[in-house]
Amino acid sequence: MKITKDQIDSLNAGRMKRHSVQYSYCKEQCEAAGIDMEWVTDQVAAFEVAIPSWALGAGGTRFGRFQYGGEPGNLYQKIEDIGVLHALSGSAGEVSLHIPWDIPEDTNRILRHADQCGIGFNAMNSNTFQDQPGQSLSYKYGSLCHVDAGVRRLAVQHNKEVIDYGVQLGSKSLTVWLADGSNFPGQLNFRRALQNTLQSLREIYDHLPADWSMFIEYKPYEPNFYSMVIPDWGTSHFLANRLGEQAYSLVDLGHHLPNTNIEQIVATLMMTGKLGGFHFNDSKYGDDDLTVGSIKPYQLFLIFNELVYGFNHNESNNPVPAWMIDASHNVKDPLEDLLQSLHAIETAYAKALLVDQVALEDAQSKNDVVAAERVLHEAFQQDVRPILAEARKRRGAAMAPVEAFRALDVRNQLIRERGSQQTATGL
Ligand code: PSV
Ligand code: MN
Repeated sequence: MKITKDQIDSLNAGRMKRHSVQYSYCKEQCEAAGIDMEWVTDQVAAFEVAIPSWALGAGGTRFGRFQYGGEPGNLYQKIEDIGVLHALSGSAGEVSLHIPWDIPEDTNRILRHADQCGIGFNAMNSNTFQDQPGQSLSYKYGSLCHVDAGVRRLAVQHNKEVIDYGVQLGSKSLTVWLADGSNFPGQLNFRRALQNTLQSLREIYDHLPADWSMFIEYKPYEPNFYSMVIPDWGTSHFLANRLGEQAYSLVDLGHHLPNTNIEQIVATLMMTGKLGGFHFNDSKYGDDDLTVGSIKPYQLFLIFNELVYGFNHNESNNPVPAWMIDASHNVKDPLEDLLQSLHAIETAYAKALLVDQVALEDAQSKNDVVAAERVLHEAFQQDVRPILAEARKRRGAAMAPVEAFRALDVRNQLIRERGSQQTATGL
């Protein structure tokens, strides 16, 4: 399915009168506070977030999975779905591929198809957390950390192959998430496991083309519940530092213990030039993979406040992180859920751009705690919906993406095209 420019334009036309009034009012308010609204709108319009190839179908828990009609049955259809998201939002122009869930068998054909859908290729993701049919050795007791050099070799080789696929597609980065760890005390020698992991990562790193980056995810628990080999940002940072300039840490919002101060982690990683990737989602209890901003929108704003500060004070040349949504959709339509996530990300970003950095700095230098907090509240409480709608209009997308998705009856059309029985590969 393809959404046309005419469809978008006619939906937008119906919103223009009200939007002009709302945008002018917002602009007036911001400009009275010394903020250049046009600049903010342009920054939001330029912001894009990749969509993972595994998040386009119904997600499941370990207790079950409830199918959604019209799920994409192959990589071509997944790319089409991302094309729909991009046409509606203007901010989802790249796919992040997962191997082996989505092997691009005919890379030339995939490239042509992606190009027709207006989609490029973001970070490649490897998978050494599941055994594949016919696999000679098992990852049951780990992969890059494994006590058996043969298993480590297999996992290293897989990562190299993922890089090779990515090179053919024009991707520029590899994300490594390891499920390696232990379930019981005594099961694993912590030091040897970390040393093995570093050595294996080094072999993968040496296979990276010069213009590629490696992103190392961390996660405190699950699937192992006693120890994870890369449990936290410190371990990820240590590995990235040991590997070299092309290696970075990746922050996945769901990969923290409750109440962790993620914005502080973001600040530290950026300050050291090692924040390479970012996975957005939200959670109440653990790695819940909920819609971005659905539970802790203020935390998301504080994280963006650190990101914006990092962009403006970039002494260590931190690259623009590879942004991606890493969520799962158990009860919502996956495409609507992803549109909601994009909206939440843009909301937090726009609000962070409104923070009066000079006033904040001034309050901090005087230890005026109340004034500093008020600066943040001032930005957080601003209604930025007109800015988002204007940014979408400027990039030729729907000003109200979820409403447009429903008005165009996208899901039913996908069901008519694909039927109700297909199951998308993924989490
Ligand atoms: C598992 O928690 C996870 O969500 C990681 O964050 C990866 O990015 C993703 O799965 C797929 O490999
Ligand atoms: Mn992730």
